[in-house]
Amino acid sequence: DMSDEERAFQDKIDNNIKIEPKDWMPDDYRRTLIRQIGQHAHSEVVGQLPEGNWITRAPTLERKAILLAKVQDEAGHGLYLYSAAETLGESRDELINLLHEGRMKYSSIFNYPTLNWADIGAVGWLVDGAAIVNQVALQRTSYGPYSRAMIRICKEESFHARQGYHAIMAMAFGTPEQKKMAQDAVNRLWFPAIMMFGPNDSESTHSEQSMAWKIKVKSNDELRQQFVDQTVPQILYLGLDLPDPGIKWNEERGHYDFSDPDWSEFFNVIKGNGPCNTDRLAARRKAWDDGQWVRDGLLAHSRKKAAARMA
Ligand code: FAQ
Repeated sequence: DMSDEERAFQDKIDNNIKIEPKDWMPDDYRRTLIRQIGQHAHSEVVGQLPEGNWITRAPTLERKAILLAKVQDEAGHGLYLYSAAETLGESRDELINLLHEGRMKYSSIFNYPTLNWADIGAVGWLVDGAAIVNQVALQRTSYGPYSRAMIRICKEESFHARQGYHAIMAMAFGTPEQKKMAQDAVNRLWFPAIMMFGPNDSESTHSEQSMAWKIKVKSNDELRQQFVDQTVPQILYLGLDLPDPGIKWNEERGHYDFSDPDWSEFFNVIKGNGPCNTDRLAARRKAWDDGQWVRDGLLAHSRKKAAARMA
């Protein structure tokens, strides 16, 4: 009992033809995309805060210049993603408003603090590393504008992950104190990083429908396994101890086994009760308020230009 429109839509999905902004789409497909792309955009923007916090304290001018460029890239990623959401009829202002009212989520990972310089290396390596695993898969997502944003973002994100690994290498191969800091950063950020992929498939409310629509092309658990498999050898290369005693190569599966994170912590963080949720939202609201004069100025300028064109 599908309508012709629905059948044509599903045919495109099944044949891996991208859905474009003016194509007919089910309301729930549109809503799911706005939720996911909007949450993704917010993550890029809120994600600037833990690292931005360390720009003034980077240990060398070179590290400072690199970190500044990296954080700026994240702002750009946010803009591509808000633009992708706008093609679905949801304005950037509305999405930002929902974020500020606490009615939209952003990635759980950005509610953890970055306590020292080793954390900045670990964020670049583990957090951008996890982000890439997820985003490489999303390059094949069914919605055209989202897919194209992902292709561009992945290029920058792989540079970010390499700079993070380079920074953590300097620490792990440095003095005993530096190595200790690197170990501590990995120990603290490991479980939050693997939580980025979302709850286990059995608990993931949106997965089934999102996979049928190819909004998601790999499941949360598949992507998490892929991240663990690529990251464990990197930890070993650094000469660091594994952050989870449950990590063990499983010959039969051809994958690393690992322990589940504490899912009650995850659900608590996404409910707004993580260590930094309040600070992050307050910082974003303040940035929005402090930027009001810039928006006012731009608007006044464009109105003046438009009036001059009409005259
Ligand atoms: N955090 O049914 P599912 C970056 C929520 S990378 C918070 O499995 P779904 C780069 C979910 O919204 C990070 N909430 O959901 C960077 C849902 O709640 P709702 C951003 C989470 O959507 C690096 C509920 O749990 N990347 O920013 C999380 O099918 C360094 C049930 O979950 C993306 O957003 C979480 N981790 O799958 C920037 C990638 N996980 O909405 C700066 C795009 C789940 O019903 C510095 N997103 N929830 O209230 C996705 O791929 C998907 O949305 C998942 C979740 C896989 C995150």
